[in-house]
Amino acid sequence: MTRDFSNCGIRHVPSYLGIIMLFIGASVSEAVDPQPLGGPAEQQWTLAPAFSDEFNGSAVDASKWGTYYEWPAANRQVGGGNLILTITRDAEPPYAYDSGSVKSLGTSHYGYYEARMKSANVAADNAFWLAASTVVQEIDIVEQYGTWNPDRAYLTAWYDDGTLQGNGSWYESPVNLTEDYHVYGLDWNADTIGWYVDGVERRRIQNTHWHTYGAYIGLSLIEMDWLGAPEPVPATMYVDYIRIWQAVPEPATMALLLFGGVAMLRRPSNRELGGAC
Ligand SMILES: [Ca+2]
Repeated sequence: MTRDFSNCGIRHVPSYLGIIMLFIGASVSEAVDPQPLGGPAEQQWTLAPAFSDEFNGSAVDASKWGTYYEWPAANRQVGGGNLILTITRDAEPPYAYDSGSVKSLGTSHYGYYEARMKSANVAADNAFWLAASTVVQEIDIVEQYGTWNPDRAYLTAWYDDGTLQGNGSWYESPVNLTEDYHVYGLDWNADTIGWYVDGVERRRIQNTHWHTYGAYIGLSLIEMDWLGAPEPVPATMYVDYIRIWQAVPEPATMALLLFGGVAMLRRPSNRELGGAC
């Protein structure tokens, strides 16, 4: 009996096509994905698009962002390549002002967080921060209080052990941080938490409390009673982008992952399936 082997070669193509596409995809991804301005030099990162936003559209991406509090949607806009958060006067008591914020719909975890932003030129809290989804824990990647200490970026992590505890400090910049965009970054891993301003590490602490939860990502411009009136209004904070990366595993771990990936992608041959090819 004559057997037809004409399709045997073709049947193997999909097995390796997936692998080839994997590597093509990886190289294209490496070519176009931005890398952090800061972070440990030896660490490699891969962008997490689900949590990143260039804010280059014409509206806040409702698939990624909600808001803190019940502030008007007009106080959080996207335009001119920026997220635009605004403090406006509130005509209805009891509050004198409305503020602006976005809060991620999903929660993230360890990784590198970066935003390029320009503070509002008033006394108000310009913040880029992470808040735990299940417990009282918070990492302030930056709080910059506008014209109240305009050269300081406050870098704090909070937790609650019965009372609220803050592990905080600040970076004293040689320039007024309200006058231009600056890049604020955070390296959050299982061992340490490192804060970066304009790509340079400014503070690092042991990670003693910030492990076991997903974190909502927040960007906000909020008036604070203790800062005084945020005048003149409207006052605006601009965010050019927010980018989140996950750490690429060490080479040994990567080899294991890649081997596992190939094993899953590789379709069994006909011989392995009991055929003749
Ligand atoms: Ca942008």
